[in-house]
Amino acid sequence: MILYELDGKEDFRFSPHVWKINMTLLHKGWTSNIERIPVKFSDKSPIEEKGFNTVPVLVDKEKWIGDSIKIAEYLENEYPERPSVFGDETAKNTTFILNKFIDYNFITSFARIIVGDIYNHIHPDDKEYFKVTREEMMGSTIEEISNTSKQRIPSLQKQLEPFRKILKENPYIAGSQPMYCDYILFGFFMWARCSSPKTLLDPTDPIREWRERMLDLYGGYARKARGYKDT
Ligand SMILES: N[C@@H](CCC(=O)N[C@@H](CS)C(=O)NCC(=O)O)C(=O)O
Repeated sequence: MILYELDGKEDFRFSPHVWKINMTLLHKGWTSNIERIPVKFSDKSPIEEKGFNTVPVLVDKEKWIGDSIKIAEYLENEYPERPSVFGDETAKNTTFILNKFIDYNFITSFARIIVGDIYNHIHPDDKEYFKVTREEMMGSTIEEISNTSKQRIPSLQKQLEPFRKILKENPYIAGSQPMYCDYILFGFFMWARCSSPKTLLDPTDPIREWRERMLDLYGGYARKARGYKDT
């Protein structure tokens, strides 16, 4: 199995969507035999030749699959004997909705807090590409956004309230066990942890306690990744 992932500088692997797949692979019991090929923002030719424009991309049994949740769906269908990451069909459909909801709502609110930090952790070859594309996406310069980024943390915390309510009642978003819906939101926290020294959550926040549990999963795989300890 081959996983094309984002190449940050000095082993900072911050792509939120790749993190969703890292956790999915571990959930399904793959701890080895995965060849990881780093792709640069500025040179995506290894995946572009196959018609993809973003990572993660998975290659398995000569099949190429892009888009994180579609990769998870492929693994679910191709390896039904391994632990399910979605649950039954209804739970899977709900997870697809949640994936759209979380991506749509949280990419911008996390990005507006950490984009300057990501810029500092991006591969040097990618800086120009990142600056041009992200400034166009966000409608202002990275510097301007960074100037107000800390002030945006309370509004992110407020936006997370529905998850906080769920996590007051259950150890995981999915209930008693982590599932793909946990990996979606966790991917965003790994995006921050692997690029930003900013503290996003208060010490007593139930989301923080959940994040600690997530960091401990699978032998502390995510905790061991290069990043900032108190994001
Ligand atoms: N919907 C896609 C989004 C993937 C995505 O946006 N990946 C980013 C890295 S986190 C990327 O490859 N961006 C390439 C670019 O901006 O040129 C998924 O879930 O896999």
